[in-house]
Amino acid sequence: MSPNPDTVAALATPAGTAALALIRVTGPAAAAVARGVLGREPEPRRARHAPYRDLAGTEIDDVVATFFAGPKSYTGEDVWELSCHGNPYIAQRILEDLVARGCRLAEPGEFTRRAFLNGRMDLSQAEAVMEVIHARGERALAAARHHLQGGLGRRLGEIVDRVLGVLARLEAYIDFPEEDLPPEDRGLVASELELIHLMINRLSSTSRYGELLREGVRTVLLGAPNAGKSSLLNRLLGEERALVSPEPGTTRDYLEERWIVGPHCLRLVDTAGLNLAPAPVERLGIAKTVERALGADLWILVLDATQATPPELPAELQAKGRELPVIVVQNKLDLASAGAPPLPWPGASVVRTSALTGEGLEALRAEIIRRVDALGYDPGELVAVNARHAVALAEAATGVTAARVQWRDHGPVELVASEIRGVLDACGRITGRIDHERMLDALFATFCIGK
Ligand SMILES: Nc1nc2c(ncn2[C@@H]2O[C@H](COP(=O)(O)OP(=O)(O)OP(=O)(O)O)[C@@H](O)[C@H]2O)c(=O)[nH]1
Ligand SMILES: [Mg+2]
Repeated sequence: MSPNPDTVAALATPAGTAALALIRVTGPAAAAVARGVLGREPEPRRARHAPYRDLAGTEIDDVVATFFAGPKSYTGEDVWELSCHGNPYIAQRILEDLVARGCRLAEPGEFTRRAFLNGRMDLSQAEAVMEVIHARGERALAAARHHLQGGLGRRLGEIVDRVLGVLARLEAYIDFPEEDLPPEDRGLVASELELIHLMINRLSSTSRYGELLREGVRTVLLGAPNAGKSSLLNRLLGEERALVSPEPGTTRDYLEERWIVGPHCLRLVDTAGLNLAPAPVERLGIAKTVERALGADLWILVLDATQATPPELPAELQAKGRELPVIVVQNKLDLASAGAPPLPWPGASVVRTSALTGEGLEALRAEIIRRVDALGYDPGELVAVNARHAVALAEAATGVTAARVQWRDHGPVELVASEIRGVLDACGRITGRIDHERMLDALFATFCIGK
């Protein structure tokens, strides 16, 4: 943080009409501003109900205000929070008055940025604030909360501690003639590097699951025209979201809705039916269906159980269907005679439903949860890294590989040590901290090895 940061103010709740609105002030002048408005010294961590009087002495609203003295506040600075009635005009008047009292309007993310710069949280925790705000579904929220509590930082800390241990050893070896290195020490460094490699890989392998948590699981309803895709979508969402009609080709363009099912958040996509001999206008819709299906995480292939032969998929989808989890739904169970058509999909799970009566819908829901779980959920792993973390971890892994090769080939110790420093830098970028203090401690503790 710069030595004299300014004092900023912002509306922390959405602009618009609501029961309450929350306005926050942070910075060195927060206490003075609070004193000016309330006419008395603000008492830390005690909510005060008081009229808000602007500089001209006009009462704008009744507010409940709480003062948090730095550094034990969200930003690490003095913070003043006030809730007023959730009227955009009132909020605007208060903000204007705060500006008149010397505050600046905060930039997006500025409160959390200050919290990071003042050491209240590391970078992965600052990112987690947004994750918590956007988490949809139990799993996404659990991971986001774990990140907010520093879960990723702790996992990285374990890796960084080991890397520092290796570095400390290497620093001690630098002055050693190569041939004097005891073989057990060579082996120890090699096995430590291997372990570090495993730890990094384990962490970066969570990135796919992280993407599913953050983006939602892209689930596409596919099938021939009239199979009942839109009817199923409506049933699953519990609302008449998509048009349904006995005409084949009702759905022309795809339609996407967020859907929370069990602990998961899905992006459920209804598509235009795959007609292999389409009319020109249908062709456009089918091209979009194919595009959505190629980008999906899960397919729900809807078949009309009254049809003797299931439809064929367009050629461009056939290979993708073998890679992805597929749930085959045999719909119109209420009309189908006992024998269902043979399935084109050997590895797929099969659920029989009637979108008309609702039969089989619970089983379909359960199967969706089970298949999404299988996409990467690991009950023992609460960390799920994001794309930025994954890039840094890939760089760290490359550095460890280079160090391992150098060490195996009896390369110069300085070179191995320099690769290892690169690994530390890459890890440090994730939390935004490279802890030199800890590095010095580790180095000092082992400085005397062999001397
Ligand atoms: N009896 C019965 N009729 C159903 C069932 N599911 C859908 N239908 C009917 O089948 C027709 C087509 O349903 P839609 O949901 O529009 O089918 P779709 O797959 O979205 O069709 P397109 O959008 O044209 O590709 C409608 O008349 C539905 O009422 C079912 O389980 N049983
Ligand atoms: Mg439809």
